[in-house]
Amino acid sequence: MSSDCIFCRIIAGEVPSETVYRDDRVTAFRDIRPVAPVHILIVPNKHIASVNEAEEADEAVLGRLLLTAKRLAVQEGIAKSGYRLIINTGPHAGQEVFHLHLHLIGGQRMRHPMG
Ligand code: DGP
Repeated sequence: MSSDCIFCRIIAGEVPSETVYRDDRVTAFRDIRPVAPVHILIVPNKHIASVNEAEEADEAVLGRLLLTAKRLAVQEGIAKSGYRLIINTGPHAGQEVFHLHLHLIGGQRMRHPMG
């Protein structure tokens, strides 16, 4: 836990959030600035600043992020209509919060291409 990390504080229950899922490795909560009807952030419970800081030992938690996205897509009713998964990493991607997070976005048709 990093006390100056907003997502660590959400995981610890110190900052309120609309949490939709939690297990021993990951927590998922609704994004405070949703860009679509469904916009959920899935984060490792352990502080990992970004994909750049992920290590071999984090393989299980990285896998859990994707499987949680799949589970939540079903729960939110967007598995069949489709959804987008995004992990912003570093300045060019506009990463704003330096605690690794997977955006699960859906509930509307999205524009292509990305970037
Ligand atoms: P990114 O650009 O990938 O680092 O996206 C960070 C996202 O985090 C952004 O969509 C807004 C969201 N966010 C920032 N602060 C909070 C917060 O305090 N609570 C929640 N629920 N979401 C937050």
